[in-house]
Amino acid sequence: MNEKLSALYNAILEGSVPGARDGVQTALDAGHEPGSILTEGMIAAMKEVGRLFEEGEIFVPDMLIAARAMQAGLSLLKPHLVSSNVKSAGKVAIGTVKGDLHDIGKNLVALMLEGAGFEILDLGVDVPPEKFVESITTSGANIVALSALLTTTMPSMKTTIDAVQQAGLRDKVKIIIGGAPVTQAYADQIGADGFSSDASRAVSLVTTLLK
Ligand code: B1M
Repeated sequence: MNEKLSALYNAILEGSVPGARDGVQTALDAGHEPGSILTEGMIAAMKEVGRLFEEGEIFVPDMLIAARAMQAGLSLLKPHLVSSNVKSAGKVAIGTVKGDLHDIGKNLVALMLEGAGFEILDLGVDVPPEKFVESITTSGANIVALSALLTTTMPSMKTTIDAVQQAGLRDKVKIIIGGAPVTQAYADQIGADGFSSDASRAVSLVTTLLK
């Protein structure tokens, strides 16, 4: 890995907020593309955090500290990822499903969609099905985007889709799902309209679904 990006990678791994900010700024100053700073420097570091946690080498507080550094770096990178002056292309209600507190991936998807001109209603984390349903009636969202990072919370995606169906709103919205453990097969199984493995693919998915 490039030296500038590896400093950023290490800062996130160590959970250093100033290090992550400096790392992003240094990489930008060195002319790195925002997309590669995100993927190679930052997302790669979070993947390693996950691996170390799985191996029992680090624990939940360490993951939390790394996530804080990641968020700090992201806030600095955000203006460079989002292009301005794009007209509204639709409204997306996005949230992490009930029982799940992971929000970095969900925030990235929201950020990329915003950059592509979509209006975003961010419902946050641990969002119950009723709140997604309410967002359709009150905000007029035409896309509902569900994120889950835990295998144990994936069933909340199905519960949410069922709740939208029961509220008689299923034909008013397209529902997309994503998150590390989620697959296209799971999307097909629970009746979602689409699945995306990452934030930039989520933009093309939503664009296609709204055509
Ligand atoms: Co958690 N955690 N965590 N964690 N955590 C994972 C997910 C885990 C894989 C780690 C591991 O064991 N290797 C594991 C899940 C195992 C499983 O379910 N099979 C795990 C666990 C077990 C847990 C706890 C249960 C730990 C415990 O308490 N014992 C606990 C659960 C809490 C809860 O949610 N109820 C927990 C807690 C936490 C923290 C709070 C400490 C922290 C989250 C902080 C935060 O989000 N603000 C945390 C973290 C940081 C992680 C890892 C290390 C990193 C997640 C991350 O931010 N990745 C994670 C390991 C891993 O993923 N490898 C792990 C970076 C992010 C950019 O990627 O979120 O995948 P990701 O998003 C991507 C794509 O997935 C996609 O686009 C994004 C960008 O490309 N995407 C979508 C995401 N949502 C999408 C929606 C879309 C489309 C695409 O459309 C709607």
